[in-house]
Amino acid sequence: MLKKLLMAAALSAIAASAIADNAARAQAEQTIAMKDGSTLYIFKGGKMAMEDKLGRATRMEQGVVMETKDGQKLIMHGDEVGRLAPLLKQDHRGA
Ligand SMILES: [Cu+2]
Repeated sequence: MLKKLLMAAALSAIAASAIADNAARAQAEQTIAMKDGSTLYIFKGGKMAMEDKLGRATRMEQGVVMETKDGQKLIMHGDEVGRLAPLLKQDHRGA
């Protein structure tokens, strides 16, 4: 019985974190998983921002070649860290 309750708690925690990710993802046209565990956000107009694997908005030089999780190469365009940071802060509030 206790095991079942713990399981339910774990599942609802997962669901909550999926929902909590929405503010940043809703603002982006597209998000792409990167090979190093970070996430690339592409905003309308093609400007990009990076979220590191710990969920923090991170700086990245424009023009740097990055590799996606599935092995594609992308070139960093823009560095919208100031745009992504408050969205991520909103998403991770209380976490
Ligand atoms: Cu990048």
